[in-house]
Amino acid sequence: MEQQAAKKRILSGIQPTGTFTLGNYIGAVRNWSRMQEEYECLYMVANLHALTVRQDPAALRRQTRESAALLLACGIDPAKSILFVQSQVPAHCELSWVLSCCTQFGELSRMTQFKDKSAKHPENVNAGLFTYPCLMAADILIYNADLVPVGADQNQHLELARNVAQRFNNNYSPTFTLPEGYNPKTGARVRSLQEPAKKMSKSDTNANAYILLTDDADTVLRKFKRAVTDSEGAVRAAEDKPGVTNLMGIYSALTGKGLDAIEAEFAGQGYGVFKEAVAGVVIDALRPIQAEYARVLADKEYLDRVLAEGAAAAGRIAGRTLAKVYRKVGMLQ
Ligand code: AQP
Repeated sequence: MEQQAAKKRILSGIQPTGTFTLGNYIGAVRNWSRMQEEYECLYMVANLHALTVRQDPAALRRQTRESAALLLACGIDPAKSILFVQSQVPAHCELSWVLSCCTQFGELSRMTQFKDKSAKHPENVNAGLFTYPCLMAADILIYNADLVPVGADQNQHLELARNVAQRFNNNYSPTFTLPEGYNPKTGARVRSLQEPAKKMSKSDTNANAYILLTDDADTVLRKFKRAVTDSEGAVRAAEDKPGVTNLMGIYSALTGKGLDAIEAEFAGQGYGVFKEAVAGVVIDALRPIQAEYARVLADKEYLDRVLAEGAAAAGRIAGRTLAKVYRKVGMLQ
């Protein structure tokens, strides 16, 4: 797909570190499918980024395909967007090297995610974890993406990508578009059902903390019934009620109802009734996704074809940018 003058280009990615959670869906993937009409979208399964944490190779391969299938099931349409697996477009790594030579050690040292993740995995503080923002900059800049939907935790990396792009443009000549962060209108941060101070995360060791997009109805209901709330017994959003507020956020995201309306709807009713209602709307939202996911996964030929075509389309754009960059920095053609 060539860049259309009227449409801005968006790049976003998701790591195949497990099955997507309800947080990934509400906070990211659901918005991705909505953005397809308005923007020229590239969506990537970020399997190279997943390597910063040690992965089981067979599981990573399986999860990469499953992630792509889930994206299709969530409404990413290969006729409208480019869907691809990061490692299948090798130019990302090549540009990442060039960009890492334009990035200062001090800049990378300031990245809070590096500090957080190295504290979380002290046994594996690898160089990839440190240079991750250079690969992320390459992911974005290689497509000259105008917009990048990012959560608050990625803002610092996006800022770095902009700085590196600007530096390259100044040192050589204008080459890269400076990407802007994009915050979709909806996309609340979904929190852990067990520790609402934390975000819901697919790599949480406690399976009750998250809802997976593949969880069956009984599992969804069970997990919501076990969700941590408080002793007040009133469905009301408040800072000191993070568990209930999180459940209200989920209910709101899936029904479109405001928090006040939800409070009124469940006035005088206990958490039991409310939790069952939240589980109900989640089960309803997941049902069509799960049916489509099963269909796509069963059609290996279709999935492989979509990914091959996606990699080819992404590779054409990426190859042009890389050729330009190599020429500017003095590589032999
Ligand atoms: N709980 C969440 N609420 C809202 N949005 C979320 N995202 C992730 N968790 C939530 C958004 O999903 C997109 C893809 O995320 P990712 O898989 O690349 O990595 P992540 O942000 O680190 O997500 P996880 O689930 O927590 O993965 P692991 O456990 O592997 O670290 C991003 O846009 C993210 O903001």
